[in-house]
Amino acid sequence: MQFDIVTIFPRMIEAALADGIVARALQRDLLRVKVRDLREFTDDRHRTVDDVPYGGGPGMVLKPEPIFRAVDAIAKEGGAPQAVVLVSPHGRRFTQTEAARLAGLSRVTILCGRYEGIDDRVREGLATEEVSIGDYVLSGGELPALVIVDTVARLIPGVVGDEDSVADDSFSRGLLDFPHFTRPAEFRDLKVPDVLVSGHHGEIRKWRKRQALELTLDRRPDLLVDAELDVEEQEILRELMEQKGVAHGRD
Ligand code: 9D3
Repeated sequence: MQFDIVTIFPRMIEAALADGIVARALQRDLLRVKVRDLREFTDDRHRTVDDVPYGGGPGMVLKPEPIFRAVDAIAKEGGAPQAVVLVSPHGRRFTQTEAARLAGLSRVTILCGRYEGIDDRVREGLATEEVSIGDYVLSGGELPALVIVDTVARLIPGVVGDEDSVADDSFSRGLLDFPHFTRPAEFRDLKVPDVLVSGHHGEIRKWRKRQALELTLDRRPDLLVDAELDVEEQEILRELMEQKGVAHGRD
């Protein structure tokens, strides 16, 4: 899979890709990320990427021509990208489900906006989809682009060392994770739960399920609507809801 990222801050992207799991995936060629400096696609002496808004108002708007030229260059190199994602506060929310969809593609282009906005013809005539990472105001699309690359990269076979940890991941199964501990068994009066120290693997598995379900019920009950629960988990959840006096369907 290859990502092409069009940005006016290429170093911001490159710095974030220099370390960690994604960096290792890039080194092992499990994933490619080509960062394209939007200024390379300008044709004036000052390498102008923005201009004043038609109709007036504050701030500057990213010009369409360099962005269209950048995507033309990407298409010329490797064929038309399967998705041209415009990251924007107006987009559909990026979720694990969206990440899984993008992970099934082999060439994805991401366009990062900056300033007050981006000429709307980019959305209308170039982007195939528009994605937001959440309801908060960022200064630009670079961090959202990195969020997308990181999330999608983890779904590519071999990128995460332990495939079981990807399958187990919170959100892929639709539950929050159980609590983790390592040695020492006691630290400043804080103890590791006895069951984990006991070595009873059956008991440990059940405790973890219970903890994950309880945490999800307390903090993110919305996730339980779509969670994929096995029979044992369904039984534990019923117990927990009973204990907590949560109303449910079969009362
Ligand atoms: C002053 C401009 N804003 C009015 C509130 C509009 C605006 C334009 C561009 C606000 C933020 C940005 C930059 N943000 C993104 O490009 C962005 C973003 C975000 O801010 N939050 C969540 N997801 C995303 S994806 C791209």
